[in-house]
Amino acid sequence: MKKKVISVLLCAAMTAVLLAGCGNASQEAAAPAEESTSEPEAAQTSEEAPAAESGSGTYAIITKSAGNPYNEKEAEGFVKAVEEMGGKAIVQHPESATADAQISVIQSLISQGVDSIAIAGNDVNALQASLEEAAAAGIKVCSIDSSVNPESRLTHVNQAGTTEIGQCLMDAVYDIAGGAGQWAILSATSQAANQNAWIDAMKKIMEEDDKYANLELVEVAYGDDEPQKSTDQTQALLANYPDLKVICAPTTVGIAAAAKVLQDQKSPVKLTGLGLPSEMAEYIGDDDAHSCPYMFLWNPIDIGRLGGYTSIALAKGEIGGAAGDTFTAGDLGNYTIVEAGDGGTEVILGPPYKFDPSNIEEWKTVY
Ligand code: RAM
Repeated sequence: MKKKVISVLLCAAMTAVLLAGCGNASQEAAAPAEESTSEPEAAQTSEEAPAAESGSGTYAIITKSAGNPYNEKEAEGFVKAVEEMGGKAIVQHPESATADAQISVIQSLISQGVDSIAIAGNDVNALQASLEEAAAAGIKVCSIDSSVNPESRLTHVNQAGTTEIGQCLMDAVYDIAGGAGQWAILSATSQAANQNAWIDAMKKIMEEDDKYANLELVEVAYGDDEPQKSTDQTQALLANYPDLKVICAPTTVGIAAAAKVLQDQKSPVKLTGLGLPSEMAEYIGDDDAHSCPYMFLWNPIDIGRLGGYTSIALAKGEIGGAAGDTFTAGDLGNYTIVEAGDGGTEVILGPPYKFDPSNIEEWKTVY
């Protein structure tokens, strides 16, 4: 009897593992628990929350930059988790996606004496001095979405495994290019830690497996997560590489800009990458009329929520950020901190999801 139970459990676990990876999004797995109405703006402070048993305190999130809908969704999730726990959330969207812009925000949060800072790093190393100053002032620091170096953080809240994202993207490029030909990357800023980690993962996968030998990465272009610059960079790629087959944009801002350029120009060049279903729905399709056959992402609200729960657990001393630490992230469930590839630790939200013509209509209204 016992054996039977164990084998049923094992079977369920294996099915879960098989379903993970570049799986199609399912409402059950990826939908936010409920729609949040809170719309974070630059430097928004949430309403005074009732004193809470577990989460009272002030918890800050610093995103990469203002004006990026992905960052707003992430902040929305953060605020939701913090308020649910009875805390006060501070949202800071820096003016530009630079380390300097984030440093001045960190300094102001240190003077406000917040309990924690969750930061989407615009640079891996450049924030270290400021974040160490925050830590010395008793502020619990974690990174979220885009990691800072292990010395600058207690842990990193990662949307999905870095290699896993690289593999999904590399396989998509291979598939869409038909296994051979020129492809280019349209990234965010040249310093962005998350994009650089995904690009490195893609390059490594390509170099280590002969399967990808006939693919030629011609350029990594940077649109700085600005729509106009991303548009200009896409046009430059088209002009400079007449034989280009695929553009991979591992940034929601870049992919949306590139999708519009390619579709408006009826270009034969195809697109994949990481995009918001709400921004990409009109470009997703299997036919010549659409520029993007399919793309990937995770739930940006949930990564924010996980950042909120992680910040509170750190501030309350429930976890220290070491591998093996466990905590409950509201109805997202239980999470365990693990070793990260950069020598620090991280907590991973879950696998990335694939968005294609079969599910994009369902998801475009969610995020
Ligand atoms: C952009 C940002 C963000 C990244 C997504 C995929 O919105 O660069 O950091 O995670 O794209």
